[in-house]
Amino acid sequence: MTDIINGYHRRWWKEAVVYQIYPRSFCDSNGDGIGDLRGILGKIDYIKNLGVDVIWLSPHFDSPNTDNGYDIRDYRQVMAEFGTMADFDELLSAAHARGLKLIIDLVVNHSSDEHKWFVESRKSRDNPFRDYYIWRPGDAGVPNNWTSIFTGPAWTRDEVTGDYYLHLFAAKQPDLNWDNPKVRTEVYDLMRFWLDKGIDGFRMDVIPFISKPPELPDLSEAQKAKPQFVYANGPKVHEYLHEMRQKALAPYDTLTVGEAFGVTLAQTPLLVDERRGELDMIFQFDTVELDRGADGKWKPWTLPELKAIFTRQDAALDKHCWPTVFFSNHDNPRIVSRYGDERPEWRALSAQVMATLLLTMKGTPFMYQGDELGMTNYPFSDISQFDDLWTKGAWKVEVETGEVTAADFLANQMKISRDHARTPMQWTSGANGGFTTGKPWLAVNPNSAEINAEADLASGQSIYRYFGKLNALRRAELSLVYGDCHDLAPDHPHVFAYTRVIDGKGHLLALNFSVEAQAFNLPETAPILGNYPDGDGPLRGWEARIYRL
Ligand code: TEU
Ligand code: CA
Repeated sequence: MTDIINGYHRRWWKEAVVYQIYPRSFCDSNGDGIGDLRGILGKIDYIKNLGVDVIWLSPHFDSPNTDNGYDIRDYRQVMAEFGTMADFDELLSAAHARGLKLIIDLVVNHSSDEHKWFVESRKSRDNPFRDYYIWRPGDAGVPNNWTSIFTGPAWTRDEVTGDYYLHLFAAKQPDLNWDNPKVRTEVYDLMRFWLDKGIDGFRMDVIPFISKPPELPDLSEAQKAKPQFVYANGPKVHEYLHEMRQKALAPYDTLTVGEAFGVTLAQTPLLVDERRGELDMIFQFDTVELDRGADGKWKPWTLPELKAIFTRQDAALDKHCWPTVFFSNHDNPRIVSRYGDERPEWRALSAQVMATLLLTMKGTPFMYQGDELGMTNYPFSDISQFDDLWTKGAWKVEVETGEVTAADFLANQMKISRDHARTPMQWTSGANGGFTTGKPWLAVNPNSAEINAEADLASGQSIYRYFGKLNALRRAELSLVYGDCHDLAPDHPHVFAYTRVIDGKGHLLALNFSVEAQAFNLPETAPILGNYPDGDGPLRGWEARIYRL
């Protein structure tokens, strides 16, 4: 595919829809309460029939699970709880046999402290693996004022040598030293290990954090609130990503998407401009930070703010760059609870409005397991119900010190917790939502009796089937992929209406983000797709319509 459409190079990954699986919470095949690879295998046709093209698997590697697999102990082993390498190979071939591609999570800013490199590294200052990580002499005091993204200092003094090592996340996630060429060679080798098995690409965890300024300067007062904008701006990020393209990715036909925490819109082309040979795409955090204040706490959001994100993104990226669109992943609350309306009469409709936006906005759409069922946030009411190390760490720092009341802390977590996304998939109305026959590792949402795959598929308002129709439409009508995007009413508080056109031909999308009917100037023709049985007159509550132009 080398042709050009509307100025864009045609690429399979621009036309693809990606479905993210968090293996721990997807489907448990053996009753131990933990989702696993054979569980995914058993649902492969469910995924295929949704009409998506690519599966992104969150980390499936051997890990002590401090951060649920984002702390890798062995990059070449499958996590024992998830199964075996044979299970992985079987899953990959089952996906390929159905025309599905599979990308995996590359977590190489840091490893687990139980990785053999770190086990060696901490032994002595002259250990051959010492320089695999970032150490500073212990006698000089804490090397700088950097903080962990998960709260607290980014340095831990290791008792063996008394020196400090850097960890931009948990203490059990030491940062790898990318300035050491041996580390880079190890990473490219492990990438080729998986590429040679036939995987189709990588989602790269916090990849802009890999290069650190050698002098490790202190954060200024202004930088302290959002240190990610410092961590993502090391001097050699582009050099290393270019090298990764040359030394690992180049011979393979892959999809690469970087989690670009701390990257501004203005910097985005430096990572994704196709002429530079670094990444194909990145995740910009604007859509998932829409409801966060400067302090990171929840705040209300408005529709014009959401629309403006896409307009800004479009203006910042020329036709050599390609965006992503996402509203959910394993780090974010559920779409319906956050952007839609979880009340029973609006839940499915609002999930469908968000699905329409996801699949018709410019960029490769990434959806998260359960979006197709309109799964909602978990009704957390006590700190003991959480699993996330971030929430538990913040509780210690904020509540146990008396800085924040337990009630305020929990009220905020109800809005922002990463665990909302991590509760198990709801397959049936049976015990534990059909996720496991055992005791689930994290509680299943008590609404699983009503919200589950079986019920959704039997419903006249199936969200899963609506996704299927959207996916089929997107596949058939390339203007929905490559068409120019124009917001018809940027200031309208409740209606999001936009066109996707190539040479004047394409589609008009009209989405009502409220329960009230909204009059809007719409085409006379009947819509070609919508989430109400017919589409006439004003937009009804949470109505989505797609017109052909
Ligand atoms: O996330 C990076 C990260 O910083 C996010 O946790 C971010 O702070 C959050 O989404 C803001 O809402 C990646 C992984 O996605 C996450 O699960 C890991 O915990 C983290 O890296 C460390 O590997
Ligand atoms: Ca299991």
